[in-house]
Amino acid sequence: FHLLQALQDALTKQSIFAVLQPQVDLETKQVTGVEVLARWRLEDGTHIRPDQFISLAETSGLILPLGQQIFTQSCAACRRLQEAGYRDIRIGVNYSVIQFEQDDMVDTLIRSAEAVGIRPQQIEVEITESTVMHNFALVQEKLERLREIGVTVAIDDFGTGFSSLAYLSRLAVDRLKIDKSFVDKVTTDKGAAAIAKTVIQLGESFNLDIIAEGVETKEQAQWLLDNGCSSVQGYLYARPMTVDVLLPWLAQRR
Ligand code: G
Ligand code: G
Ligand code: G
Ligand code: MN
Ligand code: NA
Repeated sequence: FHLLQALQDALTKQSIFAVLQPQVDLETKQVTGVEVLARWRLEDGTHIRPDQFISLAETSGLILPLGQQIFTQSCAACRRLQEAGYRDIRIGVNYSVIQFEQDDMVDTLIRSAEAVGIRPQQIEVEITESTVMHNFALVQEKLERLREIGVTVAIDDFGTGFSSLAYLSRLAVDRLKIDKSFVDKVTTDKGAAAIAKTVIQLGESFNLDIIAEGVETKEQAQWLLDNGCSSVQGYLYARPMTVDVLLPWLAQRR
């Protein structure tokens, strides 16, 4: 079995698919967004984990066609949500540094969204701290363009990288995602709780929204709410699901 060959094949057949994980506001009880996550299932039914195939896609250059396929599916899913009456649910798409390095990244995003009939205001782009630090000037320029057209920008896995806090005030960023590794331990570990509190305070100081990811227990959710973070994502609320599964999930919450 040759993983790179199989990935190439999967892209040709367009068999990598998008699942969507709801993001919930604990105060309003509204679903405010969904994060898009790529899934790859082989013909024999086995799943290849994204950590495996995303890094392979990045080193091989296949992340560009993969990212394009996932983005197109994300827009199509967003369109279906819109048609079902969910007009305010944003779709959050993960972007690799390699995608950010493409000169036409923003134009491609605009064109792909337009082709499916969705507005940039319905899109959130997730980047990691390492993407920001990899090439600050380049990322800064792209983020400013994204903000101009109305795309929301989130920094993913926040707190796990070694980025300088100074950049936060200079970047067109809208929200920070508290990494799951801290959320896991907020009720049991003083260090994790201190980091989560610090991120929430950073949000207040820099006027950024904060979302916690990987929330699995009611205790974690209560801690987050008590400490000023009402936006959450995690298995406690929902697993990532296809849009076909998401639509009835949303309907039964109404
Ligand atoms: O569900 P989870 O195992 O989906 O995802 C694991 C990792 O893979 C996460 O860090 C996530 O950011 C990354 N990932 C999932 N889907 C995508 C995608 O479409 N593009 C990129 N660049 N990363 C993704
Ligand atoms: O892009 P990012 O690294 O943030 O991707 C989020 C990852 O976290 C994905 O792999 C997703 O499937 C996973 N995830 C989301 N919610 C939960 C959760 O509550 N528990 C666990 N174990 N994983 C989660
Ligand atoms: O394997 P995992 O738990 O990450 O699957 C996430 C979601 O993807 C589940 O809702 C599952 O029903 C769905 N799913 C699994 N395989 C396929 C597939 O081949 N095609 C589609 N469209 N959805 C799938
Ligand atoms: Mn993410
Ligand atoms: Na993350």
